[in-house]
Amino acid sequence: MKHTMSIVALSVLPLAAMAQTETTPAEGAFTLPDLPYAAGALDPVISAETMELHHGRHHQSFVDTLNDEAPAGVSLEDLVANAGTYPDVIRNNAGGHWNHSFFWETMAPADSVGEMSEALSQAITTVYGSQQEFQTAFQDAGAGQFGSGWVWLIINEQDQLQITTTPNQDNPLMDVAEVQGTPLLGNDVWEHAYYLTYNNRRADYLESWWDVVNWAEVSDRYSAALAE
Ligand code: MN3
Repeated sequence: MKHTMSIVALSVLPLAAMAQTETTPAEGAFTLPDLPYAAGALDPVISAETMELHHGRHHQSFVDTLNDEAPAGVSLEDLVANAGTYPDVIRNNAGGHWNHSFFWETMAPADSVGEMSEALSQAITTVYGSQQEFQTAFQDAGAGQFGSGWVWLIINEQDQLQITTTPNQDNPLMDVAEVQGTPLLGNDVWEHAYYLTYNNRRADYLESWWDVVNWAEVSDRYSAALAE
């Protein structure tokens, strides 16, 4: 009975606390940001189990590797912008840290996702015809990314909205990106982002994901990018 109780207690510990009992995180310039909501707050779109593994294990691993491998005194933004000049371990882990930090902030619990600004709403309608057509195009791009990667809505170098994808942990801020721009919205289409809930049905995950997109945050990014 006591043994059962201890297992139950362990299962509700925050993952960060569990990780600390296993290994002492490396001291370094880069740190894992806290999630801006509870791990289960995006359920059923993203389960607590997926979120705990994704944030507490996958993202932590990018941070730890970066602390081991990155040159001292170089910011994450510089590592990302000049990814092509560094070894792949830097490109992959700097991208992983940047992308996931951005991703957590892109989402919110379904009852607090905020409103899309009029300016962003109009821009989406102008480029894609309607919000629904934009979402379909974004989902199709994400579903069509072969293997692991990300699907993005960016402001491109002509100050226009564009949907693009990147392989692995690349992103549109990188010098190596085929299409460069400022990310407004990004979804992770690595299997670890959805497999526990959706199995191989990536398209279902992409469709469900809209329920937890934080439009207030995305709208703020849009106005900030245009002001640059
Ligand atoms: Mn991921």
